[in-house]
Amino acid sequence: MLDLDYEQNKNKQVEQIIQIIKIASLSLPMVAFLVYYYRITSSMSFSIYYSIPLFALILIVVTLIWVLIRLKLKAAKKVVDPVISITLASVATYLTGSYQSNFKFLFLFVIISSSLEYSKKTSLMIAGISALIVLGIDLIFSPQVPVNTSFESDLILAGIFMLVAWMLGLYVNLEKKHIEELKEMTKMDGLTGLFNHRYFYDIIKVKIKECDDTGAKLAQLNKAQLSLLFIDIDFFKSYNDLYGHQQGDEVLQTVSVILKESVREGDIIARYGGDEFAIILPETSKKEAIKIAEEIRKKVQDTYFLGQESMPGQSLTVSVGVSVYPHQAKTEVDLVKYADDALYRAKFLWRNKVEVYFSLLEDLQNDADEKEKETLASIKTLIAVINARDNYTYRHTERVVLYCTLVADKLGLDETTRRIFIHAAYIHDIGKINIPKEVLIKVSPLTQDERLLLQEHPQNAVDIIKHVSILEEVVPIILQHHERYDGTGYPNQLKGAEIDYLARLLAIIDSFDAMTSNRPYQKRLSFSKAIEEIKRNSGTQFDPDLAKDFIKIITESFVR
Ligand code: GH3
Ligand code: MG
Repeated sequence: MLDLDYEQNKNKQVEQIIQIIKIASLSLPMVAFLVYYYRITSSMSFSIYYSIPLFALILIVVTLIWVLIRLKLKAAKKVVDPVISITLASVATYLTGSYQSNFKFLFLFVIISSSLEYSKKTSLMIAGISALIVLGIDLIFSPQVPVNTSFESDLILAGIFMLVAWMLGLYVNLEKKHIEELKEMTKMDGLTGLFNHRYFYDIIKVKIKECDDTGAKLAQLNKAQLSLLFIDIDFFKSYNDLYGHQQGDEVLQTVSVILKESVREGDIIARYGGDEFAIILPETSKKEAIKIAEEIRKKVQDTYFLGQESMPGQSLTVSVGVSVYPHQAKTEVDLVKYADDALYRAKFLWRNKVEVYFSLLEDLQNDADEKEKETLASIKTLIAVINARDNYTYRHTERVVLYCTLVADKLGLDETTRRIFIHAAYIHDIGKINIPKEVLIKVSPLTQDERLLLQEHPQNAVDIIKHVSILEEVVPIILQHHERYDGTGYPNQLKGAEIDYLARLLAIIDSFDAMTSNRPYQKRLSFSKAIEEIKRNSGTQFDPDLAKDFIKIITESFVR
């Protein structure tokens, strides 16, 4: 891979070489001018004591003039350098004997430096002008018109000028092309020919900037948004285990081809990681992005992959997460995070699925009045605090929301009940904010006082949300999610049907996730062990009918 530091270093060195040649092309004419000076003042003998300071003085003056001109004509730098050097070389040649001068070689410095600096075409042009000047001096100033001996030898010199410009120009062009190719290679993923992770992060910044600029200029909604797809192959580890890495690589290549065929011009596909791809869709709304994502999902599902019969569902599939800028995500970091979040949800619930990022609280805010919006904002802050303080509770909440969504869909809950249930899932643990972290993560058994403190969290949560009227129906679920079916739970020792239906359901889901995730004081159980545990406690801790429904849904939905 091309190292950028190496490239910068190299550019610096080439720049130094060019500067040295330029200084030579400035200083060497000074020698010519000195020769001329001594020739016209031939009474003085050539003295090294005079010459060196004089030479240095003239060099300093000329360099200063050169720097000043360059500064003044910054934009025309490309023209200034060769013009000055050619002028100096021409004047030096003229003064030191014109057609008989021994200083015609001075043009070579201009040709070499411009060949290194500019394109082959420009350096050939400069060589051509130099050749014309040298031959022109011969023709104009020689008494032996039309041809003289200098002209003959200068024809060879002109040839050398052209040859040097051509050869160096060719070499520099080749070198530039090579660097471009290397640069191109550093952007690419070797296996799939898609852009790589590093380039993805470079280009997403550029695309977001373009999106902002478009927004500022046109204020045209559709053009001023950008969507991002995150695509991950389902159960790819198992595929690799079954058929080996090489065949796995072929799958990655086939999926890449499908992605290339599914996008429009201007869309950017990158291999984000092992079996994960990212597609940047400029000027694309959420609706359009979902359409493209669905097409990709379907195409992969319909493509035959060798050995797919042994995969879950007898086919090889992908899951897709979608996020949109700027309506949801406000920064590129959020855009990536949200797409990843959506992908996590697609994976968690079903796989072979497209999921769009959404935020429950933002969803709630649409229905809230000003005062409630404030409370919702505080709840959002609380959740952020929980996340920072205790990642387990936060991740647990996220998973409980996902299980609740799955169960709500499978049980066919009506839209309103489903919404209430999911909101309850989302805020069921915010009361834990009042409980010291030491208690939450304590490895040894809790003391009586600590247990009582922990048992306050449903009431704490209710205290936080009780003033938000849109969360009114969520209150009983949160308050009762630690009640037990046999009446031995907390805080009110409710029994059986006295406990809200959704609270009974949430209790099962909450416990199931607690059992199946690692916590400081307990190692996770496998899904089948956790299902056994729920069975064992159904009728005592859990509602037996709901436990049965839940076990059926989990068994059908998750292949672990
Ligand atoms: P999930 O449905 O949750 O995505 O399950 P998964 O098995 O696909 O899990 P995950 O995406 O975490 O695993 C990625 C796997 O991709 C791990 C590794 O075996 C495989 N992988 C990563 N890079 C390469 C690669 O370059 N070639 C091959 N053949 N396999 C790769
Ligand atoms: Mg995967």
